[in-house]
Formats: sequence, C-alpha cells, structure tokens
Amino acid sequence: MKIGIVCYPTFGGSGVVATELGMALSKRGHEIHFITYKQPVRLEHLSNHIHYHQVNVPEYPLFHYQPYELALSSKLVDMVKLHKIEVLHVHYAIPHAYAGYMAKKMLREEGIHIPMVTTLHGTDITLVGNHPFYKPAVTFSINKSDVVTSVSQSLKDDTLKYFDVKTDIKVVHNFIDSSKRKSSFEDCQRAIMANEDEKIVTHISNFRKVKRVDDVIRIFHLITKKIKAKLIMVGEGPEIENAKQLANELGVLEKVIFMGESNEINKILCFSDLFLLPSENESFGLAALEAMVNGVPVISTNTGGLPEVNKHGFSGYLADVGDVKTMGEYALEILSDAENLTRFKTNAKKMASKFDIDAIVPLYEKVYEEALQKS
Ligand code: GMT
Repeated sequence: MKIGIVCYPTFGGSGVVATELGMALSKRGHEIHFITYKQPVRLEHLSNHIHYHQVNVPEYPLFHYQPYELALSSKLVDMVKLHKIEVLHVHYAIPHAYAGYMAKKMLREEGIHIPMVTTLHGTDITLVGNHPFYKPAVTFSINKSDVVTSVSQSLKDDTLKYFDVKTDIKVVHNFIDSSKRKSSFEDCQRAIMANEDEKIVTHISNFRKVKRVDDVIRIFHLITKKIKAKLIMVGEGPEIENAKQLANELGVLEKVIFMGESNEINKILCFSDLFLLPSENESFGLAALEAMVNGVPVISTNTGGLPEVNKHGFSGYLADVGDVKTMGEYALEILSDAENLTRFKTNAKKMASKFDIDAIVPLYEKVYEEALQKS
C-alpha cells in the first residue's frame, strides 16, 4: 500500500508514534511518504520504501500568520498525484485533518478518490481542539474523516463528550518497539549518572503546564528526604525555568540533571529506577510506556488514558492529580526495597509487552483497508 503520513516532526508523542508507525509499515512492505515541514526527529533512515516531502511556506509580508494548512493541502495534492498515494493518515487533528480534507476535495475534482484516516492524540481534543476558536473546524474535520482512531479509550470518551462527532472512533492504542531497547541492565553505564548507592528517577516530557513538572520536583524532594537519589529531567519547554527555580528553593538542584531534548531515551531509561509522570491530563502517556518497556516502573496520575497503560500496584502506582504526598510515598515504597524494585521492574516490562508494535501495526493496516473500501 502507498501511505501518506502527515504529522508533527518534533519530539512530541504524536510525531514519535507517526514516525515509528511509518517505519514499521515500511518494513512490512508498504511505501511510506512523510509529508511535513521538517524531517521527523525519530526518522532513522530513509530507504527506498520511505520518502520524506517537505512542506514549505513562503514568507509574504502581507500575512500576519503564514498559511501552513494551505501549503500542506497543496503539497498533499501534488504528492498524491505524483506518487500515486492510496491512503492519507493524518496524526493530530489540528490542522492536519482539516488540510487533509481540503486535499481530498481538491483531488476529487480531478477524479482521484483518496481516503483519509485521522488519529486523535490528546491535546488536539482535550486542550487545543476544544478551544471555541478551533472547535467547529475540528468537529468538521473529524466528521469528514473516513476512519477516525484514538490512542486510548479515555480519549475516545473525551472526544464523544466534547465534540458532536458522528463518525465511529476506533481505539488503537499506542505501541512500542521493544527490540529497540538495550538488551540488558548490565551494559547501561549507570555509573556515568549516579553513585552506586543512589537511585535514578527520570521524567521525560515537553515541560508544558499539563505535565505538572513542579510536582515531579516535589515528589523527588520527598524521595531525597529518605533515600539517596538523582533526578534526570529530559526535554525542553516553557516550564523548565520554574522547575529549576523550585529545585533550587527545595535544596535539591544539585541532584537534578536537566538534559534537554534527547534522541537517547532508551539509554537514559536503561539506567533509570523509576519514572514520574504526574500529568494534569494524558490521553495515553507514551513516555510512560517507553519507560516500562525498559523495565522502569511508573508513578503517574490516574487521569485520562494513564490507567490503560500503567497498572496500579503492578507496573507502578497511580494517584490523583496533585497528590504529591501519595506519589512520594509510592515512589519510596518501590525504591527502598530491592526485592520490590526488581518485581516492579519485571512487571513494567510485562505490562509494556501488551503494547508491542507487532500487535498494533496490523490493526492500522486493517484501518487502511477499511478506509479504502469506503472511498
Ligand atoms: O504530551 C504532549 O503534550 C504531546 C502530545 C503530542 O501530540 O505529541 O502528546 C499526546 O499524544 C501522545 C501520543 O499519542 C500521548 O502519548 C500523550 O499522552 C498525549 N498528550 C496529552 O494528552 C497531554
């Protein structure tokens, strides 16, 4: 099948999922065309099955806002015609589903019928898309998609709650390629990051408000009152300075390593003992799954799709949003007892195996087949 994938090319979860999906599909013999404004960060290699087409938006002084949707829909039309793409798969509704639908309509004028699959990822529904300025366009483009998927049951429920959606939504959970993680804990080189008697706690995100990065620092502060530990903060975003400030105020700054964005997530998680994700909302929590596949237990909130990924008392623990005290207690329960820690690490991997790439990618192939039948 020839599949056009539209996504954000950044470190954000939706871009990672779209890129990993494209690469997996190419290995299964499909021809993949990524169409976006920059080469996706996780795109490891270009092969004769993977193509990347850059969307350029020419600057023009009249425009206060450069019309990306227009450039994207034009590029989609050109690429579909040139490469005979059969299905469009757009990740993140805004503005991709809107641009995809316009491309579909333009192509139809020329007698080309191409189905569009839209995958909803989270903030496109729960935060940005829900804003009254965007809502009519988001509702419209979801309803005009041939097949809609959401990355969790919770996100499906939210979409039906917030939007007047008529199209059926299929839940296709996010996935993980377990073959990409380091094979054993022995070669993790944890000594680079911490002393032997220190535990390593990790957080990875885009440091936006929704991630409650302050809670990460507060939980870590509680941990350090009882045991020796280091905190590795991976990512960049608007809340980073506040997090540093708070770490300083709480006297833990010298135990916190701010690493910035990284392409070496698996290496970092390989030597991590615990992962913290105290988000305000999280449609799925791909970062938690990435931790778990590396055998890292997760302390998260019980919001959104997180309970579908992290099993309370098994792969980690869940608590209410903002309940730093309970999350700190859970963290200590896992970290202070070696046997407990080993058990949770094993369980985290077990839980992650439910989301293995080999189980999920065929579901997307089915979705494409269904979409093709509809067009
Ligand atoms: O986490 C973010 O804010 C980025 C966002 C994205 O679109 O890249 O993540 C969303 O999609 C991910 C991949 O499906 C999910 O794992 C994240 O839970 C979701 N984020 C939120 O719902 C806040």
